[in-house]
Order: sequence, then structure tokens, then C-alpha cells
Amino acid sequence: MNRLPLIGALLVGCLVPLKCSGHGNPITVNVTDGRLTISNGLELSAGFVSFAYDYHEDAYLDIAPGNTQGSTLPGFDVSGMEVNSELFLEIVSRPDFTDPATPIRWLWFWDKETQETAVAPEDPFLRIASQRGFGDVRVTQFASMTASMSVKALEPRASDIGTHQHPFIYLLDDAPTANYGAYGVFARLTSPNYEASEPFLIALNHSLSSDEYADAARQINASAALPGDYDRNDTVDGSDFLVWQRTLGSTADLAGDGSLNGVVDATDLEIWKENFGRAWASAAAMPLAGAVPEPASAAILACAGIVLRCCGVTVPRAKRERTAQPRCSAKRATIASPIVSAEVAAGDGALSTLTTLPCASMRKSSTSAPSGRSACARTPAGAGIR
Ligand SMILES: [Ca+2]
Ligand SMILES: [Ca+2]
Repeated sequence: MNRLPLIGALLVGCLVPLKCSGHGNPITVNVTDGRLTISNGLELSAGFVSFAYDYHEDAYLDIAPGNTQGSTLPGFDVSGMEVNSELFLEIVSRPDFTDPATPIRWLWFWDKETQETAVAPEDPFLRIASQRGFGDVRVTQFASMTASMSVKALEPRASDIGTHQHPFIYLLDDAPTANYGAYGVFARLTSPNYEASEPFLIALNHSLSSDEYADAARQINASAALPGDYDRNDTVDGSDFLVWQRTLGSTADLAGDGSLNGVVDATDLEIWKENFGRAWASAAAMPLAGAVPEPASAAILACAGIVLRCCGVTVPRAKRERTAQPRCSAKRATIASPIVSAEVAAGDGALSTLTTLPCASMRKSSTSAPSGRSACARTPAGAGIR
């Protein structure tokens, strides 16, 4: 009798749970001044949101039933909420600013092979399904598949509060085989009893290293934000220049690191300058942006132009900062910002307004094939929902 297959199965049965089990770094939910708050994620710098989940080494997609790759991570740790106050996860769409057409995007993909944000081939869908029977949400890259983009996470019961929970299973379509990389959705937490949380990124690891996961999260996050929008208000203006100026040279405060190279430097100022005047917001919240900057912003823009023209990337920081002081005047502005206005549908009937201009550094879509496979063959808890 050949016992090798049996021994192999036993080894898999013993070793796989050790490798694949774990609670990851859960989305830690609390309430501050009546608003839901989140913490414990991978901290992000320049881009749309401040946190990504789940970057724990145990959190990766693996073989699940029904031709899917699945995970029950990220989980949730909830405190501060009233019992039965209800907690929902709402998927949030964003424009893809790496595409000159800035399409509204739901599911994001970072390609392991090219190491860049890309369009995944075969347009796979992601399903986030309640493990408590509260329904699901499904999205493809550029379309929502369910009528509502919100699904209840927890009621929460008394036993849910202060304990670790896995309310969802995340299932990625794997027929045909999904390329390796990170698959992400932006989301926020809502509740009838509290203000919604800030948005965050759920990025699912499909055969990435920890470093690759971090790069993927940063790049997806940056792809969903206006380049140069360093204060995250969907407008590129003088306030963003001030963020850059205040943190110039920093490797710790990276809100102004538009180039994602880990330091706030002259390249980030170039990015801001190239995108000055762009804005994106809901039509109700913001009128079409005019191409003419306000006087104060024009003065700042002039200062920035002088910084670049006179100092360049090799000039010491102190000299750059000295040059960029308010003694600059609008008369010295030399930078033109061509603006093109367009309207884009934000999904679910919401119309949003986009003011944009050509971007020379847009990344290309990728249709590359996978380059490696995960060795773990775990079936996630609660699998079978599809
Ligand atoms: Ca801004
Ligand atoms: Ca930089």
C-alpha cells in the first residue's frame, strides 16, 4: 500500500492551519463624539484614505469553494457602540486617476508582475458576504453588481462588543484564474446611530509579500486621489502646497509624498504644480472648478514656480524654504494650468463633477499573467456562501 498520499494529506492537514490561521490586524472600531472611528490598519500616506486592511501575514486569499479565492480577514474589533445599534460596511467608488478618462472604479487591482495599479484581465468580481445572513455586496472593477453597496456587518450583539469578530467572507472570482496581486475596495462604516467613519481601503492579498502588499496599498490609495492633493479635500490648491512646504524633507510625515518614494521632496512639488487647479467632488457639494486660482493661491503657485525655477532639486532645504516665503507675489507667477472640465457618473445614479487636465505620467493597464501560486490550500471558515 502506498502511504505517501495519506502522509501528505496529514502533513497538509497539520501544517496548513498553522500557516493560515490567525486573526490578522482587525479593523478596530470605536466611537468618538458620536462618530465611528477606525484604527489598527496599515498607515498610508498620500492618497484617498489613511488606513489599509488587512496587512497581517495571515491575511491572504486562498482556495475557496465555487471557483473563488477567499478570506475572512480583515475581521472587526468593535467597542464603544451601543448594543443593537447596527454597523454596516458601505463600499465607496472613486475615480481612477491613473486613467486619463478617470473612470469610476469599485474594485481595484495592483498587479504583482508589473508592480503597478492596473486593470485586471477578465474583469473579476469581488463578493463581500455576511456570515450572519445579512446579505452581500458585489462589485466588478467598473460596475456595482448589487442594488445596494451597503451590507450589515454586526448588529452588534452584546457578545460582539469587545471581542474579535469575522462578520464577512471576502470572495474573489477565480474563474478564469485571477491574476496575482492585491484586490481592493474602498469602504466606510455606517450606522443609524452614529456618524460614518472615515473611508479606508480593504486590500486583499493574492500571493504578495509583506513589502509588496504595502506598495500595493499605497499605490491603489494614490490612484484614487488627485495627484498633488496633499490635504485630501479633492482639490489641488494652495493648501496642498503648504502641506508640502511644512513637511519638505520629512520621511515620517508623508502626506506630501506624492511620488511615494518615502520622502517629501522636489518631485512632489512638481506633481502638485502639474495638477494645480484640479478638483473632484459631488455636484451638490462643489461647483465646476474655475481655471483661475484665487489670488492667495496664485501667490503660492508663484512661490512654488520660483522654488522650482531658482532652486531645483539640489538646493539645500533651508534655501528652498527661504525662497518660498510670502514675499513672492502673484505678478511673478509663470505657471499655466490648462483645465478641462468633464462630468462623470459616480455610480448608483450619483453624478459627480470632475475638473481635470492631461496627466503625462498616467500608468498603463496591464493584462499580464500570474507568476506564482500560493502553497496554502485552506478553506476559510464559513466558506460555501456564493
Ligand atoms: Ca487639497
Ligand atoms: Ca516624494
